[in-house]
Amino acid sequence: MESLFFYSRQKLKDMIRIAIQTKGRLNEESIKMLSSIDIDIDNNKRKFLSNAANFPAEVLYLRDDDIPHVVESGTAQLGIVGLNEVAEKGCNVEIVCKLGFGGCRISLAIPKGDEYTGVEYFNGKRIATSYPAILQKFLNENNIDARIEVITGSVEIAPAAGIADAIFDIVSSGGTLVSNGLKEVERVFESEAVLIANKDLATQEKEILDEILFRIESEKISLRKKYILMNIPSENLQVALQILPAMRSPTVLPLAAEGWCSLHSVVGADELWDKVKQLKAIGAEGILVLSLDKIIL
Ligand code: PRT
Ligand code: ZN
Repeated sequence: MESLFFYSRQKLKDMIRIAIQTKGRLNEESIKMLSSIDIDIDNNKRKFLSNAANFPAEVLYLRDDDIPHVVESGTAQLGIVGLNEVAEKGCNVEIVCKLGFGGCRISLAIPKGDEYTGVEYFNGKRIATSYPAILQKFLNENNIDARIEVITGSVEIAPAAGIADAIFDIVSSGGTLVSNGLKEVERVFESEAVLIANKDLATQEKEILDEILFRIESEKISLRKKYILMNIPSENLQVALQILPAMRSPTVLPLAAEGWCSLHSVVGADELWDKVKQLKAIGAEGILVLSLDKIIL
């Protein structure tokens, strides 16, 4: 960690440093997310620090546990990390936006043979976890007096090993709990990967963050939309325009074949099949549906 401080903030005014996980569950998705907004990092030649080829940013690779603090201190201006780590470390950073990957929850789980009567079950129990701060907050809010056993790895084996009566750990599919003879009884904290920012960004750093947010938003919108084009009998054009309201209005191009035109528009991905059905019913032919890379509003 100390070596980080060789990289002074001064050097970075016209560039932003983004801390991401070196390896682990969030690494690949973080690189993919940056690439989706055209910030390309060469993950193969990964070093401690990598420059983006086409954007004023560099990526700092760290363990996820260190990311909230490094962003709070300003050694990196931005970070991509699980919300669970931010909450556990209690760091004073801005949670800029959710990123839609790394979804999981932190739950209380007990041996599957035990009867669960409610949260009072945990009074006097020993609970193993790597998230003592989030757990303690939950216990306090529910007036539960339990003992927290802090374990950094393989929390799920603690009850069988006799180290604890219950666990408080990350759950995704629930498979790990089942294979360790445990059952989930309280979902305490919902998490996903988030973009975090230092609370004291310089003006140029804020401008770069705004550009990143603008691109993330364009990307999010494009994922929810499809580009659709088709040939339509000109006599049914007005009906087709009712079916397909576009961002401003659909594009209509004449076709060489008389009595036909080509109609281009953008529709919500969730309503695509309903629209296709309606358009076919009024004689649309040669319907093409394309994914969109970006939508800039
Ligand atoms: O080395 P480093 O410290 O950087 O990584 P790490 O080992 O601490 O974390 P890592 O890579 O395992 O997870 C990084 C982040 O991914 C977590 O902080 C969460 O925000 C998120 N995440 C999403 C998960 C999971 N899903 C997940 N399933 N983190 C861990 N798990 C583990 C969990 O600990 C348990 O052992 O997967 C198991 C449960 O999974 P299911 O599917 O069997 O329920
Ligand atoms: Zn970690």
